[in-house]
Amino acid sequence: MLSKKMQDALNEQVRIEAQSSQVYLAMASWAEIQPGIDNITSFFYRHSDEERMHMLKLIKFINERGGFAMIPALEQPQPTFPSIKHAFKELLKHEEYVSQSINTVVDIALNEKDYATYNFMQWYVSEQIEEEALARTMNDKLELIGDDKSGLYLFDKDILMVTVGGGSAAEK
Ligand code: OFO
Repeated sequence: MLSKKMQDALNEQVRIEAQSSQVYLAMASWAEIQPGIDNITSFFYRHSDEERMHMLKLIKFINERGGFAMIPALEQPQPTFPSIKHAFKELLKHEEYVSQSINTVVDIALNEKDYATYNFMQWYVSEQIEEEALARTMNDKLELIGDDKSGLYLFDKDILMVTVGGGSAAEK
């Protein structure tokens, strides 16, 4: 059984994953109307789907452990970006914020000796290591490219190979 504090922290994480999904969905929609970046667009759509899976995985866990997962209200995400580079900078910033909130949940689980939640959250801890590393690599590449249009063309080709989160969270 989850404590009230643990349940609240997990529900806050549900909100953050849902908000992340919205943030990347907004990036996807914005990218979709920019010319010539179809693969970047589908990367954002995939990322948004992935975050929704992270949210669902948490909802199921909370309810299975005798708690109640609250479906939260969400904020309007940033709808447009000055450039692709800006969008990816925001993505990295957002992932760093998600990692911090995951650490908070893990801290509470440890303090409460809730090892089931602690164990469950390890999946998120490793997922965040991957996602942050990926976001950093992309930012580095975009930095190198600068304003070079052919570089952006190659970046868009490259991103096709990128797997966000390595598959569906439901399978893990
Ligand atoms: Fe990328 O955030 Fe979920 O965990």
